[in-house]
Amino acid sequence: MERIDQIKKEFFEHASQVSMPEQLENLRVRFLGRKGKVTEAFSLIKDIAPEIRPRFGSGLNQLKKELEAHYEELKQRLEDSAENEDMLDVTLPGRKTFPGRKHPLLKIADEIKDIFHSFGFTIEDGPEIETDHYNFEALNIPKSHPARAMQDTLYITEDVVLRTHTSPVQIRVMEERKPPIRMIAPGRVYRRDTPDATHSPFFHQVEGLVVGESVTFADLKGVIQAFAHRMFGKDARVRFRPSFFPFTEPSAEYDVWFNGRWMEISGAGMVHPNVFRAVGIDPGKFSGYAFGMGIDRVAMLKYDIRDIRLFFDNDMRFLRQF
Ligand code: FA5
Repeated sequence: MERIDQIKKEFFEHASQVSMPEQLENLRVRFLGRKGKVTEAFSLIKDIAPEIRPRFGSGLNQLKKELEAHYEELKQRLEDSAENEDMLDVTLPGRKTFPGRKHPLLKIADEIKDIFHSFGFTIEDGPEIETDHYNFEALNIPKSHPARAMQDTLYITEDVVLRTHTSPVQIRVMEERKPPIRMIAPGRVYRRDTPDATHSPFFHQVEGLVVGESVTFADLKGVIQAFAHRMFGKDARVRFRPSFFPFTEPSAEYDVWFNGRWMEISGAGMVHPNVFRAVGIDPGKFSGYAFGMGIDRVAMLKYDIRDIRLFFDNDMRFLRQF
């Protein structure tokens, strides 16, 4: 009977050390296996005095049951903890996700679209990779014209360029649609400009075009004034200066005053008769105005940003402010 107690004590001592499946298997072999201590003890029965044999036998049976039960329990515990390893540890600190947000230029472009949409303008789109014809020729800028040098760009082939302005969308729309036309076309444009505080080699414009019977320069001024008030508030002021574009006559540039400073925003003018002729619109019957506004410049003025390059640096400290 002492032997039984001893086996039991040894078993539980070993069992308390078990933390891996191999250790558990060792435990089983050592105590419950074919040559294990329990089996060994059973073989003692035949040498034991017949009077105490039944007590020893039933003691051994009880021992075997108890050890087997404990073995099963340990096995279950190990299996459970193996499963837990694949599960989420809810005590770890969480991973923070940063919700995305609109780039400030996209926000301004959306505001511009909303404002002109509310004025009854449609919103059009055109390719960023343009033909020489749409970017220059159809806009009354022939090959030898000095205005080409001012808008020097990247040529893909002799006839295919990265567009230097959004004005080619005017031509594409007028080719497809009869007047009255009232549209804007926002998008990205490219020029071989050296970067500085107000110039980037890629930037964004929104083209505007209105064609109808008896459209005047006064209409242009009124719409731009109304736009400036909606975008910057009632204190904003607009000033037009004479300028030159081959595709408008007369031509102008306009600046907006806001937050204590003037900023050149846009070129504009009355659509040149040659442009109308190139798309088959009768300049004797129809007139129109057009403008090409720098979206980046509008954003700089509105948010009081002094360097255009900040928009393209991808610095989260800057971008998170909007
Ligand atoms: C044009 O691009 C004409 N297509 C505008 C136009 C349209 C005139 C329709 C008449 C009728 P300009 O090169 O001036 O014009 O550019 C227009 C505006 O784009 C500028 O006023 C300025 O706001 C912006 N801009 C021009 N170059 C850059 C640049 N490198 N970086 C950022 N903004 C620029």
